[in-house]
Amino acid sequence: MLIKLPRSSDCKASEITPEHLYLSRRSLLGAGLAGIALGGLPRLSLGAEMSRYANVEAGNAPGWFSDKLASARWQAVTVSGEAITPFKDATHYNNFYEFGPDKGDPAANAGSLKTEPWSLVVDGEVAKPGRYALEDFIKPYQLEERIYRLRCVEAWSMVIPWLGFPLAEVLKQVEPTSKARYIRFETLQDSQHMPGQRSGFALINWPYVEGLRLDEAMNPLAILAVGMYGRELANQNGAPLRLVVPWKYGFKSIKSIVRISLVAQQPHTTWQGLAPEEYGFYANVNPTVDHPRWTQARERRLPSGLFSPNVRDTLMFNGYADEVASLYSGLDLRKNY
Ligand SMILES: Nc1nc2c(c(=O)[nH]1)N[C@H]1C(S)=C(S)[C@@H](COP(=O)(O)O)O[C@H]1N2
Ligand SMILES: [Mo]
Repeated sequence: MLIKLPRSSDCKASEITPEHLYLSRRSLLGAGLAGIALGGLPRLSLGAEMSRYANVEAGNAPGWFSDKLASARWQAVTVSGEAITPFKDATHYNNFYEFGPDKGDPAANAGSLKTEPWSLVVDGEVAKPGRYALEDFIKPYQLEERIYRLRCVEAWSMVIPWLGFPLAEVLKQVEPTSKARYIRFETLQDSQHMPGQRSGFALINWPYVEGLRLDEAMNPLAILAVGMYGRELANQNGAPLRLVVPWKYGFKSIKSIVRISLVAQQPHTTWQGLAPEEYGFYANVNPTVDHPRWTQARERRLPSGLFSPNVRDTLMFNGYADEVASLYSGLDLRKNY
């Protein structure tokens, strides 16, 4: 596949043109590309735009994704001085217990997940509840590339370029009522296509559930992602829609979401249910609060091997303290782990 890594010398249009002009120009370009695609050229004509990273396996993007990609804002947030994890590692070392407990299981088994059509329910304490086809739900939002660290509670980490949009924009659309204090997310339950829900890791009370405080959900770093590495999400990474909250342990970033509810009470989350002493509701990355069974002071940055373990210090809030620390002022992070 064609490779185009972004270079710092690549002057981004966004840096030299006022935002509204840049956006409208990009959407014009996008319309042009869509026109060409409709004119009978295969979807491959978008290939140049989709292959910004090395060795990215071509996906099978739904039409709505290709249309959105044409107007994406690239590198809206980046991590400086840290290499992006190879696509192969990000898609073959996964936690997605619906497809089995081992790191290779999601890549091996998630092909059975049917992501199209996909419907999503928004309900609870909102002025505008609804059930949406995914392509309709996505319509109001512009895709942004967010290159984020992902720190698993198991003390490994990656750097992944996501494509998504701020959760805050969704909240603006659905209008939480004054009673809404938390947001609750639910993953698909489908034991026919999710073998992990039939057997094996049966301790989990499916579906997988996660949640955030409303002010956390409003933080501009919290996104809903539909893509990665310039293409749509791989099934094993939570296609077609997942949460990404980069300052929290990876288990908060729930995959393959079918329901978003605004609620008054703190939701009961999957990992709290399994082991409340080990996994809290907040799950903020914190090198000074260890997991009961291992240290959280350091992490293995993937790819990591026996002879090059690639160990680094874990950063407070995973390196996003400037953006999120104020959310927790006055909160005892040792108790609220
Ligand atoms: N539905 C669901 N979401 C999930 C999980 C899961 O098992 N099921 N695992 C979580 C954990 S522990 C991590 S570390 C991240 C991993 O995301 P990645 O595989 O895209 O790197 O997904 C999170 N989201
Ligand atoms: Mo994790």
